[in-house]
Amino acid sequence: MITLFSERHALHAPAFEFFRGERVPCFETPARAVFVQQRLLQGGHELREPHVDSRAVLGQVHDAPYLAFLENAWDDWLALDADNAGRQPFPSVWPVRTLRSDVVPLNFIARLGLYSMDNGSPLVAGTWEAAKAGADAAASAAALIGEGAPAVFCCSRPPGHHAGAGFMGGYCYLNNAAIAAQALRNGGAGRVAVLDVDYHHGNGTQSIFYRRNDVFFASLHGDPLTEYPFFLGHADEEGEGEGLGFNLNLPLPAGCSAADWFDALEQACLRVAAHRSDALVVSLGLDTFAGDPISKFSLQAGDFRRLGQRLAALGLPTVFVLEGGYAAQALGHNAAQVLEGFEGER
Ligand code: Q9C
Ligand code: ZN
Repeated sequence: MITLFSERHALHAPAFEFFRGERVPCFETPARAVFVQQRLLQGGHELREPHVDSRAVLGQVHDAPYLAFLENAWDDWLALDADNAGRQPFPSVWPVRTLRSDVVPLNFIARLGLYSMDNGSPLVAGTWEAAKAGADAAASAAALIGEGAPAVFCCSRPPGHHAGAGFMGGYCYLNNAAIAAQALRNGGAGRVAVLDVDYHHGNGTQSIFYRRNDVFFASLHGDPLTEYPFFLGHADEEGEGEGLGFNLNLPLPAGCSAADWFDALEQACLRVAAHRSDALVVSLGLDTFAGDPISKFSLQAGDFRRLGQRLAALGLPTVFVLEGGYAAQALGHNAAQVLEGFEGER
């Protein structure tokens, strides 16, 4: 499968995140993309550089003030203190209920809170450039689909599906799946479906398209009652206004079986088919793997092949976007199973 890969992903290599109240090494590492790149090269897949600048579509998916903050964040951080070069900033206060989010503070850490949903998205010097490379891959994938490619895989990181129009979160900065979907719409696809199979609910993607009927969003994920992102992803979220009926959440209990997961996948695929889309975007999180260190589903490599086969049966031009998956050594093999299952079925 045509795979888009940029070495610029490696510019985002934060050292720490917070986990269970402690500062620990990041789970979301450059090695993840390298393992996938190497496995796909071995498998004979064609790797290409992203060739489309996503700037215009970025402005359709994300708010301008958020984009400006993210692009300039590292320079602003350094301007405060030259020693900040060796420090990762984290937010510590957020404008929750009763607090105002309409007045942008001057304080850097306060602005970081305004533009974040959690403390789970570490900022480093290369964050913007790496995230932008992923967005460029998403826009490039849509362009290739427009030229007739049957399927394209974006081997990009950091991931994107937790990032909303105006905020980062959950290791995500720019919403690559939403950018691919919007770019497909711009390229002439009347209707697009986004199917999110990451372990975690794709809250950012859902919220970006929640009031729209041209992009159907479906997600199967760990039940937010117990699993991140906790505050979105319930079954009663069906869309709003014109978007009512164009959002489907299938929360599953942590620890559920692969059989239960495939039952939910079938429901999601039937709804995707009923939407009569012209193209499909798959938020391909592989943290549903049994060996994932932070997630609680139990898929094995063979299940990922079956996933690829089922997606191929939808018969749609498809953009795959890499999201989560933190068993880095297994990530290349698991990603390859999806893509090769997909291609074997066509
Ligand atoms: N600092 C994706 O799979 N983990 N994101 C809790 C908080 C959050 C996962 C740690 C998990 C986010 C794209
Ligand atoms: Zn995830």
